[in-house]
Amino acid sequence: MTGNAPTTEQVSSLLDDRDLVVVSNREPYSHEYEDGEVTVSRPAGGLTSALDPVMQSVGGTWIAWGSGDADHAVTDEDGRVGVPPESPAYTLRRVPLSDERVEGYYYGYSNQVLWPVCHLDTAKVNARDEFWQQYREANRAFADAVCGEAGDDPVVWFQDYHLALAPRFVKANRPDAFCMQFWHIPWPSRDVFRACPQYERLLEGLLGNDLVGVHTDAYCRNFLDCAAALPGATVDRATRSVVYDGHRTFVRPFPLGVDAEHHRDLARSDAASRFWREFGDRHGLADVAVALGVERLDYTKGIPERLAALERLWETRPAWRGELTYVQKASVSRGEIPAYQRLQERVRSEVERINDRFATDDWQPVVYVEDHLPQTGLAALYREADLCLVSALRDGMNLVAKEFIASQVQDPGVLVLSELTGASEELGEEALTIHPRDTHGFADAIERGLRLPSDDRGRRMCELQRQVHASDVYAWLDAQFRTVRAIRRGRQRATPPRGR
Ligand code: GDG
Repeated sequence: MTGNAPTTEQVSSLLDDRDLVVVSNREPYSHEYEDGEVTVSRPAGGLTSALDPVMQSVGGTWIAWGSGDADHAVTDEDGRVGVPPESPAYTLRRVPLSDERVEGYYYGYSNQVLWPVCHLDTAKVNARDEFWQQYREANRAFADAVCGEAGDDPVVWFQDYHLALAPRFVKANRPDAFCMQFWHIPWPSRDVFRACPQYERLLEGLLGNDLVGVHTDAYCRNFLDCAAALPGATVDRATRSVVYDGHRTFVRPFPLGVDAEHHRDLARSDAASRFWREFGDRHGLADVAVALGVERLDYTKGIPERLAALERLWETRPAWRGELTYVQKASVSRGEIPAYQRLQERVRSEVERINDRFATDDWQPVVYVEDHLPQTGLAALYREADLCLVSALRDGMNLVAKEFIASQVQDPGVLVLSELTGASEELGEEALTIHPRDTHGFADAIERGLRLPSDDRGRRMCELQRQVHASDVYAWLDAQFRTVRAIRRGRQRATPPRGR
């Protein structure tokens, strides 16, 4: 946690000392068996690592799916374990889900219905009835855990699209709970959202919340448009709120940021320099320009489109052969789903084909890495990259763009950014903006980025860094907790004192 992180007093005061209960699909700590011994793995994602210190300081409860194979061996009979393991500061309550439930709720409904719908790829929707049944049951299990754990007047904070139904289940049992949810992926327009057969049930679930947060203004407008078409719902665009079933839900944009100071420190670390010396030597990167892409192997991230633009560049501008190397850090993700398996095969074979086409004895055009890198390794790649290529076909935000910016502690590099990312709303002015499917324009932007004079690069990066530091993950937390307080205070003022 860095200097920008809110203190315990600040968080507690914004929450009026109410208990904080975070609910997410993924857990912040997982226990696994390794050679018969139980080991703990640590938060990996940006969000868990930002929320974990907040939870440690306010001592709340975090409810999540217990996915580690030793998870349930270390909990008490109610599925609770104190974390962090070495000095417990808050409670992690693990929700057990059977393999069948995970199959239907996570790999099925969450990632083969909601994920493609929200990323506007309706052709990939696989809406099997049993996926929906399992999604509902899993949401019920999370909601039951919340009702079992939460003290009086809690603030219950749901994360993401896996949990769209749980807020209404909780509210029905615990009307005293302030329920809020952050939706990390895009919210599509009404026409697209309707591709999901249960779109009305999903909206009803989400409207059990008091506050729904999304990354951008555009997603906020889309959500209100969808709610306006829900029978029985009334939308008030002036206050950006929806009244449904006698209950008002506020909808607000809260653009998520990264822990910018932490990323800057990682990029300055000796461990990052050691990583780079070894990595750069192994792949012959000392005397070439380096372009970088970092993502999960997901069809929304536009990896084949990016490879096509790079191929076009090396094909039509041969001067860049031997001069520019592209490093693709790709993590295998959701490998049980056929669309993901196909993408993995396609990316691997495209990399191989492009390398066969252009490689020389002393130069390989694409360096492809599927290993999970330590944070300092990733920081080294960000720091040394001359270009970061973000070409998502749709992306709720895209934290890689922000991590790259925060890690630029040496000669400033250039961000090439898809206009179809949430991040483009904040960073689009000083990045080189591309459309990921415009191969020719994308190739031009790569070359332009490589040729940008250093004063222009410096000015752009300075402005981008100002933005990323000002809107970091702690500003995101602060804005949400302040909104919670404002809504609660507004309601208290509107409620006549008892007895009158
Ligand atoms: C969803 C939304 C939204 C990747 N490889 C390694 C590694 N990573 C880390 C990156 C970054 C994270 O994974 C990826 O975050 P993104 O934001 O780019 O994308 P999603 O995973 O799709 O996240 C997205 C986000 O939620 C937050 O709301 O921005 O739109 O789709 O933090 O650093 N980290 C390490 N080693 C790796 O090899 N240590």
